[in-house]
Amino acid sequence: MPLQLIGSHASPYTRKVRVVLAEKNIPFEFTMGDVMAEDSFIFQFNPLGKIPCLVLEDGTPLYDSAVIVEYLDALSDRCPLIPAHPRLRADVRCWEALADGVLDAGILVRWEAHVREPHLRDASWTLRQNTKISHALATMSEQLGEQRFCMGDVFTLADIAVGSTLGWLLFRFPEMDWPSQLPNLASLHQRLLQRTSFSNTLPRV
Ligand SMILES: N[C@@H](CCC(=O)N[C@@H](CS)C(=O)NCC(=O)O)C(=O)O
Repeated sequence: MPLQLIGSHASPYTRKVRVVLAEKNIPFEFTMGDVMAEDSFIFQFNPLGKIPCLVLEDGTPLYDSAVIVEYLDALSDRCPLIPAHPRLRADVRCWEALADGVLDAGILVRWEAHVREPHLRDASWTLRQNTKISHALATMSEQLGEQRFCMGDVFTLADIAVGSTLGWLLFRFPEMDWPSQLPNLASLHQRLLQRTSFSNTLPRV
C-alpha cells in the first residue's frame, strides 16, 4: 500500500505536509477528506476527525501535522528540515507552533463568522482570536527581521509552516492588511512561492 495523505486543498495544515512531501520528493497518494460531513470517513483513521492524516504503508494512521512532518523529515536525508541540534530544533518547532497557532485562532474566527448562528456569536471571542493573530504575526516579523528565511540563510520547516499560514491568511482573510504592515513577511511569502512545493499547493476550495 503506498503512503496515503488524507487532507484537503484548502487545509493549511495539510499544505504544510504536502510541501514537506514535495521538498523531500516522497511519493504519496492524496485522498480528499471532508471533515464537516457527519459520516466523514476520516474518523476511521483519526479519532479526532481532523485532517491531515498520513496513512503509512502498513495502514497505521499518523496525526497531527507536526507529528507527520517530523516523521517525514526523519524518513529521508534529502532537504533536512528539522535540525538535530537541540536548541535549533526547539527554535524551528517554536516557529511552527507560532504559525499553527495563528491557524488555530483563524479557524475559530471563521467558525464564529460562518458557522455559529448569528444570535450566538460572541464579538469578544472573535476579538480575542484576532488579537492572537496580530500578536503572532508581529512576533514572526520581528524574529524574521532582514533574514532570508526564518532561521537565517537555511530553509527549514519553520518556513514551510509560516508560508502555509501566510498563504491561508491571504486565501481566507484577503481583507487583512498584514502584507503592507509587515513587508518582510510579505517578501518571505513571495520568496517561498518561487519554490514549486509552494506554487503547486496554493490553497483552493
Ligand atoms: N493540530 C492539527 C489541526 C488540524 C485541523 O484542525 N484541521 C482542520 C482542517 S484545516 C480540521 O480537520 N478540522 C475539523 C475539526 O476540527 O473537526 C494539525 O496540525 O494537524
